[in-house]
Amino acid sequence: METVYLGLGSNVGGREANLRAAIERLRAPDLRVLRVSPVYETEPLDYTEQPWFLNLVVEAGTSLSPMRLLARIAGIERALGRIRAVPKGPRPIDIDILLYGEAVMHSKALEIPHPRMGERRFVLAPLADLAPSLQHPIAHRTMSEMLGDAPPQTVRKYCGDRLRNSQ
Ligand code: GSY
Repeated sequence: METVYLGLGSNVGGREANLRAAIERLRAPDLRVLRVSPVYETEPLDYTEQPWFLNLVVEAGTSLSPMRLLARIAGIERALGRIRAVPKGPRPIDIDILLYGEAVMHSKALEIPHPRMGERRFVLAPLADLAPSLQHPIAHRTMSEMLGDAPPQTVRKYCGDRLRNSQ
């Protein structure tokens, strides 16, 4: 089993319900959801003319390979209504693989660790809540240190416990 960290975001429709549905669909014998971070309401990055997101991070244990995990995630995104109409645009659910154990992988389809996680407070704030001392396998910085160095972005705690306690 590898420990993986997945970043989830939603900015269309019932955002909290979308996150909850995604967490439920992630649960499987080969993908054990271990912990769910608090939820943050976050200012959109990249494509800024879109609604604010709800973001959280899931810690899971998996026997899936990175590529099989990616395929599993793509199926869940499709099932929950994600269509890639505008690149980086609004979406009911987005699930990113942030970290997969200590793996480093650069393929066209998948990069691990997630290449932009260091610039994203919407990822680092919930990740540092779960695993403040976890080391990034390339930067060799902890999640807390990376959060401290990340560029400005408004992220505020939305609900600490509602989604976590549905475990
Ligand atoms: O890759 C994640 C999708 N995304 C987000 C997001 O989840 N949250 C915020 N705040 N901004 C974002 N921009 C993109 S693209």
